[in-house]
Amino acid sequence: MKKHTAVSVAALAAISSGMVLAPVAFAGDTSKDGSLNATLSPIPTSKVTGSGTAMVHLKGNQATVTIKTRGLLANAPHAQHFHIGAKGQCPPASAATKHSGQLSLNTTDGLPFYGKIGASLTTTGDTGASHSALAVDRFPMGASYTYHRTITVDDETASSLRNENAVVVVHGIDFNGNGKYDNVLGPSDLDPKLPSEATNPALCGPLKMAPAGAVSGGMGGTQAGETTALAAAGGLLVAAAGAVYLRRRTDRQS
Ligand SMILES: [Cu+2]
Repeated sequence: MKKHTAVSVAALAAISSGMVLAPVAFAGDTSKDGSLNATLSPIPTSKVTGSGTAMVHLKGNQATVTIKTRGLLANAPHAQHFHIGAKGQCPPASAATKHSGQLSLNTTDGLPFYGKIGASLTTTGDTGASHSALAVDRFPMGASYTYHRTITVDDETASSLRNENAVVVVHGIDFNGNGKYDNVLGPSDLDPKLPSEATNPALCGPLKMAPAGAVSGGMGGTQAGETTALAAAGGLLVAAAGAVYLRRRTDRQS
């Protein structure tokens, strides 16, 4: 009886230390999976009233990305990127400056908060930060869309994701509400051949590591039951067991 108790305590201690160590392992070890979530909210001063979600499952340098949006300008392309290397935040209204006399937030105004482009979340082809940043013919179209793609990100972007410093930014606004991108805010700060409305940030959300019980939230339907079970049972031990389960899953996949 006494021995049994001792074993149980040892098991508890092992699980507890696992709980503490797991996040540290994620941050430093790029071979480990990580799942991140973001809630996409309108950029202040953009006149955007839409919303969205982003989920990223990271394995090494492979990022499986799911983005859902609604309430954007219809029949228009929406450039979207991982932004990295700054504060990992979305810009506040105070970051807006005047463009063609209108207080608004263009992409450059937000750089001190969300940082430079780390990857272009295109629908096909290249996903690089430079060549595909404004590949308007390879970005999702429309007011509401679901984007799903597995892309390879560079080392800097992968570690930015792991360090919770990456931000999803969806671009393209209709500041004057006339149903199209026009020059009401002047030319784009990124490409003067495009209207600023076409490239201004619309939705933004910092990507944060999902808690253990919700790690599979961004994955396919087959895991929904497991996620629900973990969440419903709750508690420290169940969360720890979930973390162990997920790490074993990771090992099996790699
Ligand atoms: Cu961007």
